[in-house]
Amino acid sequence: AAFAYAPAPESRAVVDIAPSYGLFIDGEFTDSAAGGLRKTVSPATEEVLAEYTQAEAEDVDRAVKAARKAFGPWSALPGAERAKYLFRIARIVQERSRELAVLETLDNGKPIRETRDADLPLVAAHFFYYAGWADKLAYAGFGAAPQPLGVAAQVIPWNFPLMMLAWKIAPALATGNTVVLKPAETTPLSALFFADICRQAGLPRGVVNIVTGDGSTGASLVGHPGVDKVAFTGSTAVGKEIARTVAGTDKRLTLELGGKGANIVFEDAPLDQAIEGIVNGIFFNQGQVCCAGSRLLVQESVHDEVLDALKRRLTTLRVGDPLDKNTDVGAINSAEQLARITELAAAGEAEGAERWSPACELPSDGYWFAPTLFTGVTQAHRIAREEVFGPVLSVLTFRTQEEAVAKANNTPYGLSAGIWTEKGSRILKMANQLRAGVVWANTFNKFDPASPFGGYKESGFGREGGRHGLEAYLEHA
Ligand code: TXE
Repeated sequence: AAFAYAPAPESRAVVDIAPSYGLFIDGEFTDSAAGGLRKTVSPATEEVLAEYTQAEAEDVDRAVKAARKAFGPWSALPGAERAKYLFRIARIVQERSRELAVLETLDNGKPIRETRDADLPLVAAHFFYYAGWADKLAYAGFGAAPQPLGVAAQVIPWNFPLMMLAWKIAPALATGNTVVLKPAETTPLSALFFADICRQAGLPRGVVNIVTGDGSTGASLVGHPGVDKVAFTGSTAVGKEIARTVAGTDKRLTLELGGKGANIVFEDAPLDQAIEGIVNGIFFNQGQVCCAGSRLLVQESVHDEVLDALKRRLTTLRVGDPLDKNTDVGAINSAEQLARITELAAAGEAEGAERWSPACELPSDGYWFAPTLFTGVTQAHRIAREEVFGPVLSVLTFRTQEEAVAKANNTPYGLSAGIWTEKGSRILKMANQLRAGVVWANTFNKFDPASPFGGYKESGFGREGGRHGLEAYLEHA
């Protein structure tokens, strides 16, 4: 149905994007020794936003050496002094959050409503949270005088560029480590802006270094002998490759990889709330979320009712210009990701599941995929087993609680799950049976810097967030 619509576009003029960016090494933007320039485009329009530098092994070496040199003085600072820098960074992120939200939306394609109301507040909260830990590490369960590891190599993906940066950099700095971070090739801009924030905060040179480039830059970084700790968020395939690189060295490793989260709806669930949770679970960030609720497990008795309500709700989703404050679903991050989603959705149809999308007009330029539901999905279907990483929901059914648990756990992944029910005892029991690092009850995709986040099985190991997140950056008795 048509309804009145007044576009409310955020202005892209609030952010000043340079035509080209160097590498941030030892407190300065520098050119690469040999590497060329790459382009980053807006996924919503395919317009080139800026050029940035492809860091080669020589540049990575320079960055690791800068981080090594900074490590001694940085780790020797009293925790309260390190905290001051982190608090300063957190406040600058807040002050510049409008700029950063617009920048992230331009480079990533996600709706401004999400960058403004979810990503940026969480980024600031993460820095505030770990700033608070920096002077409280002694006798906090890590020994009397826990020591940092040294230089952390951090490789992050494109789906939450700035949030992943915060998850990686804040705990590393709070514990006295120094950092070389590589953002993803399609979303380098917010990390380069963050480099500027480090300068603005007066962070000592070399404590944070940002090297941009493709997977080969990431491989040089994690393989560099001067690195003590590797933290990676990305695909399971690359995570396994990194684990092989790190095996046999004394580097410490944490991996946060893919997922195939089950969102489980019982007949006694608060259904209106569950519908919102299902929509948020799979269409937030166009489903490009490692903990997305990409498998809806719905109790057979309420299947039709839930599907009717869900379809009605999906017809109200607004897909389009990510800078429009009314937009619910933005662009897919890259042509490659769009191709992966398209291929898996085609496999869903070919394997016999029923495909449905609300009527929506997709822009002609850019990378777009309509919100999509598949019903009649079985556990054998590829769309039930493989991570789509797109706005595609596979609907399966169950009869009993035991069957729901068995189906939810029937995946090589184990990152997230959601339970919708009025029964508290059921929630407690199932939370212990579900093989997933995060279990949400009557909510989904809820984040807090104090809560640990991480995977079971092929979703990786190690935890980010909370007190647990400090462990990955400390040597402790
Ligand atoms: O990930 P990659 P891609 C999943 C999702 C998606 C698929 C592929 O299913 O469809 O992965 O995405 C760097 N050594 N997730 O190809 O390649 C790379 O430059 C070191 C889930 O974009 O893993 C980027 O910075 N680094 C996931 C980062 O790794 C390497 C988020 C992630 O890219 C490297 C992203 C190498 N050999 C994708 N090769 C999640 N857990 O949220 C690449 N990189």
